[in-house]
Amino acid sequence: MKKLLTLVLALVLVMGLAANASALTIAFSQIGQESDWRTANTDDVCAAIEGHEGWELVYSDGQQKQENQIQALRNFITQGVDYILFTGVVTSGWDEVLTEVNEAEIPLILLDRIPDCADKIDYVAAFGGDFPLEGRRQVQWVGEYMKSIGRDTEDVNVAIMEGTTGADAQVGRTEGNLAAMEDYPFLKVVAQNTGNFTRAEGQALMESWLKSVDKIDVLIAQNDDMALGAIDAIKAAGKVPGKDIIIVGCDSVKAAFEAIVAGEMNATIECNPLYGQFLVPTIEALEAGETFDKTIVHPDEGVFDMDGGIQVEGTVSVKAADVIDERAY
Ligand code: GYE
Repeated sequence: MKKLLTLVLALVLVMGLAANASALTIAFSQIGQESDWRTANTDDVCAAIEGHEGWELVYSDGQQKQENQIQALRNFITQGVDYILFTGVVTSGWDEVLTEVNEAEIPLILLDRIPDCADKIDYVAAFGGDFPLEGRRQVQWVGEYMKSIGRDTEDVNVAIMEGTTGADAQVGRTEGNLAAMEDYPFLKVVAQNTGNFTRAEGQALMESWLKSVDKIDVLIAQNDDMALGAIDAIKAAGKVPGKDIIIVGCDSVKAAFEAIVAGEMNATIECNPLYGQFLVPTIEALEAGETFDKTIVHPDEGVFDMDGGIQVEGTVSVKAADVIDERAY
């Protein structure tokens, strides 16, 4: 009897080990936790992997530091994970470590912020925002809105609050912001600086602008968190956000919808953080032997504002109040 029990226990142990050994380990090097967008992105990607039978997540938070991410990638190689999901905090400086990932023959999937060495390395799939388009849409929204209220006959002073310097999302949105400005000569850039994609730094930057810049009519914030921080600074200075200063954010997180519905923010350009829906079928397909080319897949994205009906490149804005209840993040 005892012998049988020992045998059964040993069998259970071996089966357990085998099951574990056959689990697919998917490692994710995330950049940090700077914004509501990032939280939604982390939660969605992690839940998609952890919720999949036979898949195991290895997660690393880089805390906004490139050196932490490089270390995490090297640890993933040492551990011999099956897949690496990678979002780089900045665009440059990844050539060496991503080449090491390639040499280790671990399939690499690029997410969100795409490194500038992407054309020199191998990756099996890539999903990211169309940041130049989002940046153009921010300015187009402002330009078209100003036209719609007859404010295109005077100079309109615009402050551009940029994201983390050197991040793909900052580089692309700034490029888009400045390119679209040329179509609206009445828009004048009077301030341009980084708020690092965080609420606290957005608030601090707006505070300092309100003291140093003569007149700001419009704030273009390259994410909603900075816009929300700026709203606090504007209120503290005795001005009315959404009226005295027109505010356009980016991401379309729930808190921005709430600010728009409350009349304190005017518009937000969507950037979709929910990549789990793409990742799961992609990894399943790769496991089944399919391959993809190096195209970077951009999710479809919209624009949300106070009243709807503003035409920007590729879409027309939707009234935030009409869809706020359906927002997933
Ligand atoms: O817009 C911002 C976040 O890379 C698209 O990073 C992402 C950006 C997003 O911190 O809120």
